[in-house]
Amino acid sequence: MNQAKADASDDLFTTETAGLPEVLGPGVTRLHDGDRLDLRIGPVRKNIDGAELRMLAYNGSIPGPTLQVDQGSEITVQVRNDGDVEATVHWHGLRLENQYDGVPDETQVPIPIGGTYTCKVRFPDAGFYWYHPHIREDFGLEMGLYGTIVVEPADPGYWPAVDRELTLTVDDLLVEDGHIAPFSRSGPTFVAMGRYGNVMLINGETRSPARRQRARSCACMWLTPRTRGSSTSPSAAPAPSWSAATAAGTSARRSPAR
Ligand SMILES: [Cu+2]
Repeated sequence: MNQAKADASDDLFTTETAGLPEVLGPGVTRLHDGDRLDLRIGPVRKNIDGAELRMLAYNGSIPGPTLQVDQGSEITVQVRNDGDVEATVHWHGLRLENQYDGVPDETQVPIPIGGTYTCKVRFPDAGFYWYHPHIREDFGLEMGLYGTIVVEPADPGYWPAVDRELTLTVDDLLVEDGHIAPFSRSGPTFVAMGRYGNVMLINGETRSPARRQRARSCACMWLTPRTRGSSTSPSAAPAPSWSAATAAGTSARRSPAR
């Protein structure tokens, strides 16, 4: 290997899976006012269609745990970063104290690998939110660092009545030669909010949970901004149709399914 190639591979995040725990299925964590959540970022091994992939997870699952909380409540979150890069957790769309919003070098010092950070997260507004890294989002989101927050409204009539609720997170992943296509350590690969993939994930799986469950209401979000039929997408994968979908950078919403 010549020196230029060696330097280029040194700059890539590892795709090694040896010794990693297997990913857990996503679950719901119910939290009440005053509760504490320990949220750990760490590498996991995940098999997708026969490929053993190194990914990153919140508390071992992809997506991370769905946090179900009450409107008006506040929790304490201790984040531990055992991931591959320094981290913050951004609480997307929540009106919380600015110092806890996870903006690196502006409102908090990045959490080093092996470090912890404690923040207070409050939920003044009902609705559907998410949490994710605010350092190397291109890498962290693709690796699996995303989770949903459902803030249950104080007013029980706030949302229309449904038989069952289903939380969906839709992502696309670029898998090449049995690995997630590598990312450079030295700076964002492709664009800050991600890249187009060739594997479509719904709640971390290539098969939709909606096909196994009847749901009259669901909410979901795209983690890579996508325009149907966009010529900028190298992926030929068709975009699934969902009852509600929003681009990254906006809060997801709920709407009745057709
Ligand atoms: Cu965000």
